Amino acid sequence: EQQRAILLRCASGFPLPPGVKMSYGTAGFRAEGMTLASTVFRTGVLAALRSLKMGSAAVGLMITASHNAVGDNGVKVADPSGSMMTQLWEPFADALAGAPTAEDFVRVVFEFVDEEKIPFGVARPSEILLGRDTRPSGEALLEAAKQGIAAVVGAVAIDMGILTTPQLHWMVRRRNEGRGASEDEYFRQLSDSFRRLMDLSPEGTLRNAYDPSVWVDGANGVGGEKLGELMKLLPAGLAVHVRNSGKDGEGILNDGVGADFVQKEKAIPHGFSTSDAGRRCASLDGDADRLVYFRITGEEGRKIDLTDGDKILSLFSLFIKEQLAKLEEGGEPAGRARLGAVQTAYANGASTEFLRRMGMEVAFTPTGVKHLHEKASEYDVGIYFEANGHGTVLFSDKFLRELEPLNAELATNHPGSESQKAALRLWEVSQLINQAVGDALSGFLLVEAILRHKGWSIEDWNSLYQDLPSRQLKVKVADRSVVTTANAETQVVNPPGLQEAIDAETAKYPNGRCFIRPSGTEDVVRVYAEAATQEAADGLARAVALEVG
Ligand code: 16G
Ligand code: ZN
Repeated sequence: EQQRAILLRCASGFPLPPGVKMSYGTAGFRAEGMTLASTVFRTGVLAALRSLKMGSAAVGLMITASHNAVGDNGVKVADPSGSMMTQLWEPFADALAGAPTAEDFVRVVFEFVDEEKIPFGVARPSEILLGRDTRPSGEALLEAAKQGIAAVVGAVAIDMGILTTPQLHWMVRRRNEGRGASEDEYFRQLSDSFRRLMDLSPEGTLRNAYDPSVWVDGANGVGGEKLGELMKLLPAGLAVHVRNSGKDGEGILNDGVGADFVQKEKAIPHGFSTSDAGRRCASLDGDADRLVYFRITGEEGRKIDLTDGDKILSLFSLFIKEQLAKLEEGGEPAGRARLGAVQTAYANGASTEFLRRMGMEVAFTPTGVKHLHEKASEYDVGIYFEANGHGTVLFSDKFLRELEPLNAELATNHPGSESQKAALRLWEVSQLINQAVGDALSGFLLVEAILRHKGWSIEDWNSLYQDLPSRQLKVKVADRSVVTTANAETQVVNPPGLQEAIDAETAKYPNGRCFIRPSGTEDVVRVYAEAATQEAADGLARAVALEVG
């Protein structure tokens, strides 16, 4: 009863603005920053309840709108494992955020608490780790989150400061493993495992086209600044030049910069020019959970060669498969690990073909990190990436246990056999790459380590396969929820007849492939088309967009 009174009093201080309809969506709540205070307060309550439900394990609450405009903001919850909050709670999140009055809100809370048997008043405090990106509205929203958490008896907020989204997820995971979860430890773990991977590069590689200099577009967000800190710990042998780091005067967050811009527009971000032609460049998004590479070509009429999430997936798959093969040659059981790649329908068809030709198992899920992550965790080694650059590599506990004895043996038996070195490399990859969620900083270091290992230039990497020409369009509709899909978003279920129309258009184009889906973050329906030529891909996308709108 006391809890009810506290919640009601606190919630009254954060009324829902009229006309606002929030949905937890693909990656949490997102809206114009100033309209979000009520939603963030309520998400604070949600996070506290989630922790109570999970035996007071630490959970995370991140305030960010990723690659969206600087005026936008958003909020999402990380589960104790460090991954996205379970989808089972999303309807509750929507109900909380949508409750018109403080009284309604408190009623929704208590109904759910009863239903889920959430224990109030347990002895152990529930910890909610808070993070935010560099958006100006972040500070006030963080305060709203703290008040939401404070309104739940037994919950405490721990402010971890300005962070990348993956840093916060990493911290939540580590905290629940009972290990150090500070930012220093994050940087140390990444830089140490990277250094050891570099030390494990073969002495004389067949090729030696790797250039240690790389230029990074930080999207004028939190990633550039964090990369700057990480660089202080990196060994010589990698020269990172950060641009769009978000310092005063460098430009606006996500405005003509960042991974989303580079990948969608296939254009040169601000801060870069044709005088950078030929250089290996990388781009992070606003909260540093996406990474793409690009090379400015300097060729007439062509701006950049994009090296997207699909190519990162292909590079990681190739390297890990090679190391597993060495283990297998050495007769190690770990070499027979089940390795899988996970993609979405946005993956370029040429990447899927490349992976399958390499002998990889490839699975498809709907868009959104939570879907890919869940699928990838079914493998001994599961690699997932969205074309937009979000992804990581997940290692099962069973697989890591199989590697451990090999590592111990190597330590006492330097320099070790090829299979022992392969085991050590895979171990270091598992330490470097974020196990909670896709992380542009750790992904960046893994790409660099592999390119160096192989002695490859960005062109070598890019020529693993040639992308099929593709086109993305968005169609504004009155209500995007009338479109529903199945089979990892490749088939339209509703409205009836639409899939037949898409099939009929697609059949007109050689190598044509096309799908539509309602966006989870914007009020639009997205169209993706692929075909043998750019003109054909454009034509197919346009024709299908007309069917939709
Ligand atoms: C969010 C998702 C991303 C997805 C994108 C699709 C997370 C952390 N992020 O950014 O995975 O690709 O939404 O946006 O899940 P859309 O639904 O508007 O196309
Ligand atoms: Zn992001």
